[in-house]
Amino acid sequence: MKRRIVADSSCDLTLLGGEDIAFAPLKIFTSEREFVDNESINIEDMLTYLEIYKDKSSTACPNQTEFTSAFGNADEVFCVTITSNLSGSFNAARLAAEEYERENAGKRVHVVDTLSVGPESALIIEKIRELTALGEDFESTKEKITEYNEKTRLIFSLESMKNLANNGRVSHVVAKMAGILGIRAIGRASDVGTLEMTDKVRGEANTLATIAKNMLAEGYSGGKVRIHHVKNAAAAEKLCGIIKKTHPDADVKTLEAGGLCSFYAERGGLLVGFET
Ligand code: X90
Repeated sequence: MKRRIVADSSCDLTLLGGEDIAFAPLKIFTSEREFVDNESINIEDMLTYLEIYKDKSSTACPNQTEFTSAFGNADEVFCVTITSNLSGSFNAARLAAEEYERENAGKRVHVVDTLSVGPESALIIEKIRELTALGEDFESTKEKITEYNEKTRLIFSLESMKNLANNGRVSHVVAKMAGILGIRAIGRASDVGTLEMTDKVRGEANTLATIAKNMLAEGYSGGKVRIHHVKNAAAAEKLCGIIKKTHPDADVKTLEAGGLCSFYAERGGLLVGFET
């Protein structure tokens, strides 16, 4: 019984990869260039280019065929996508899953709508790996992943929300919160997988303290934390230190965000996925 994890690139794990996982890339494009969010993407090049380009830029989710080829020939697939409320990725994956099951009798695909992105998706993928290592069967893995998804959360801080607003993922009014006079917008993934803004803060120290405080308010009590950053390793490490002060034994890891999250969270952005 061959099991495979398939994920769209919004989980930020394409560079880490692994034998058990295949990715369907999202794409970032302007009228001049296209960036495929796979292991070869150069994030610094993309961010610098977009800062100079300034004109319209956009993204596209993987299509059904891209998911189908990522399924390979696996007997069981767990497919993890970005929130269905902000992207067509989940829908494309579901269509691919239906077709795959129809054309391959006995094979199974479960598509997980993370209602989130980045580090929260990464936690869900880690959980699938753990359950697989424990020998859990398809149905039991599916059930446990559904439960786990309800216990994980995402908090983020953004120095700019320009690309989110320009692509209709938040209103321009909300987007104005971030960027002006060094104000950073802090928010969370809502229960329905949309952006919910919670705080406006000034300066890095306040940003990190607010994220840590909001994590506790959401029910963080020492579980796993995954911090993904857009070219901001220093802030990610500091946040790691703050969390370890109250929870010294916590499993906290940092990682550079991939192309899709870097495009939307923009330079300096932090995405924090954690268990409650
Ligand atoms: O289908 C597509 O073209 C992709 C669209 C993705 C839109 C949103 C990506 C957000 C990335 C920004 C902060 C965290 C937001 C969390 C909301 C659930 C990261």
